[in-house]
Amino acid sequence: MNGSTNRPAIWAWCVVVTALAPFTASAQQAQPTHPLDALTGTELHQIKAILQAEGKLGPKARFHNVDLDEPDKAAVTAWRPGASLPRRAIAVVSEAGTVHQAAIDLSAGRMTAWQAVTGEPALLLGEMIGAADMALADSRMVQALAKRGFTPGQVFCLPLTSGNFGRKEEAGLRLLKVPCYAKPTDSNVWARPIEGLFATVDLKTGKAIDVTDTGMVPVSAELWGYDEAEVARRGALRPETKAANLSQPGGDNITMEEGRFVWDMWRFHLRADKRPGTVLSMVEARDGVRWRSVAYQMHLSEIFVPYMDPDQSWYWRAYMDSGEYGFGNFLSPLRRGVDCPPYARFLTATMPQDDGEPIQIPNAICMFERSIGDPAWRHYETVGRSPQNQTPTAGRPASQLVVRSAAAIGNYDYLVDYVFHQDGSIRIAVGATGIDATKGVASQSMKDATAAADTRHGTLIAPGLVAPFHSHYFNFRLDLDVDGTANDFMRERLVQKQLSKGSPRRSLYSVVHDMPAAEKAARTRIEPGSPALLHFGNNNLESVLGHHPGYMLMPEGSYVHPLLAADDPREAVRGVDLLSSCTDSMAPVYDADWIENGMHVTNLGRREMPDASANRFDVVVRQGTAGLQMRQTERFQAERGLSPAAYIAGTVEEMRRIPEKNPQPGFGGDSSEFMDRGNGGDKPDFADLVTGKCKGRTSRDQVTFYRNVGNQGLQFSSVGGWVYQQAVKQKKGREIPTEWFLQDIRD
Ligand SMILES: [Cu+2]
Repeated sequence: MNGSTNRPAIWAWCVVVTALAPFTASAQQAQPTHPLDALTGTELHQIKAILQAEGKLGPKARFHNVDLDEPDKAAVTAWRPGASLPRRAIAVVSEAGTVHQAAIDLSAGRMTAWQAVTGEPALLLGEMIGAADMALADSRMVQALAKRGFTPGQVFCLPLTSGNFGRKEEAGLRLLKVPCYAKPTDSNVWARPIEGLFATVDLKTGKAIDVTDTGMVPVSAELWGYDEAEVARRGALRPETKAANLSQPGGDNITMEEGRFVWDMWRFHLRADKRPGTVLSMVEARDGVRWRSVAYQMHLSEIFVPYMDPDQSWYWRAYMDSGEYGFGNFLSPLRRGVDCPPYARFLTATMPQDDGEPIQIPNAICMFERSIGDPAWRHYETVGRSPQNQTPTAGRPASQLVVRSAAAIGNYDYLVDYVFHQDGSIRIAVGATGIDATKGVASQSMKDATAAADTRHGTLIAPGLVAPFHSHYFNFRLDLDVDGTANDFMRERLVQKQLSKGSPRRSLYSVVHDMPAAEKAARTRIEPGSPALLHFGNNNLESVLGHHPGYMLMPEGSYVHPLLAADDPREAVRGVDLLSSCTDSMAPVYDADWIENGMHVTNLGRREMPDASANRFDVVVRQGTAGLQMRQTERFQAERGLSPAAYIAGTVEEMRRIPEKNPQPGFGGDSSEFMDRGNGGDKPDFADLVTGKCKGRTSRDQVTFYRNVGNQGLQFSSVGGWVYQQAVKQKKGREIPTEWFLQDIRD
């Protein structure tokens, strides 16, 4: 890579590449010892040589990826050291706009397939560098930069993948969008975006097909260098604290066995691939003297990073950091004592480059044990303790094995940890650090007139710089094989359960098991409000207790919702501002003394309200006057339903099953004040309230009551809401756009 002065420097990618060691003969790895070992440098050489000998590689052939073509699971699990399985690889190669997938049998030394494939392969480093050049070679871009006071030599351009929004005019193109930054004079390349300007380049034609200029935005002046000397120039550094170190003076407890790492109760195979980064395979747990399988493979499958800014320069930023850029491709060397404890073991990763030749990333993975000062388990017995009889205190310190890697993809640094615990659990932790992606804005502070508009889709993090809202979705592929491959999947839901009337306890949760019949039905939305444990197990095997072995996927932070609150009427009412009963219940659904000062109360009908609640109301306004007056015949069961006159249909036989009219009517009793069926009594109504004929609340402590006269319809929205939730849960029906029900002006 060159750094000539008039050529735009590709700073970010330079940093990555220069830190790596080119693959040399002296650095060649030993022969693979396990069938799942990563392709070695020698093998990558061999793959290229085989394709060359087959005449498949022209002068411009580029390797988007070269992956180990793993032998079948059954063959791998049956493999024992000494036996050999064929080594095979899959290479994705492009040349002159066509993409081929080559299958290579390394053991036989030949190519076994060469197939044209469709779709877009992963980005090449050369394509990113080329795209920046294409953007700056476009006269429209040069002019737009000149308008802003920059020459091409004074900027650094960053080619970005541009998402796929199904636009017809983009079909079949291989697009990158290229915004630029003022070239930094210090370490931070992301601090001075030249906002409102980007080129769209098509890698297939090698040209900028468009330059978008939405107007000038001032370029922030501050450099925001991130190295320590640069930070110190902006302000005094905090004093260093006394060291708190992790150490392991006796050496670690990690050993190798049959090509796998062994630690405590765990063993697993480890390699790094260009797309997913670290790949763990054949993860097994020791149970006594027996190794039991837990997972055949675990790795990152994608990181999706959509930005939430509709601006022309931002809406398309929706990166696939693994599939487009390559998590393994951008693994960065880990630093001893900073990224990993000083005593960690470090592993080198070998990746294929654009030309198919290997490159080594030293210290790409680190592995270490740690005890962070927490107990694994402890108990101190309080019962039976006396000065004469000290009951035992027991416990052991917790120790963990961490497998860590970090990929620096542009401004982001992602860390992925697989943490093995001694209790048989594995925790996958992801970390996101690095430098914020920033958008240039005019606002220097939140007090500026432009600030409200500038920060509608992000946060002002420095004068003239907004960090737009965005998310990072990390997807993992977990091929769990719990005690073999014959596994099934079950959800264990915690379901709220109301207890019968006589029980002093109102509600609790019970566990409901459901086994989805097909993969589609097994898709599970993780929701704090309706927790589920995702259980993978082997129903063919039994423990001494008659349980089936299994592993549970436990999404962290999911079990935070108070499970019973909404189900317990007392809890539901406590502290609310608005108490609205809408139950159609024939008996009171809450107690009068639950009504607190300041509450606003409304109802569906009288009977769901306790009689004594009438005494709690300071202000009563009724909804209006029931218009429908009916003669009280047999079939108009007055006061039986909630309407002033409820018509009940049915045969004589069916009518007999309906409860008799309550001799003691509900809310308001038979007092003349509330005997307003039909005529509304003497309470003011809503029209009186809005025309000022009566007063509403005059102090915060007053309890106000809006009395439904039978047609408020709360029960419909209440039941409707429940039906909707059930439909969503059971995936029935289909979503109708809300806009269909909205209109600006009544017809
Ligand atoms: Cu982020």
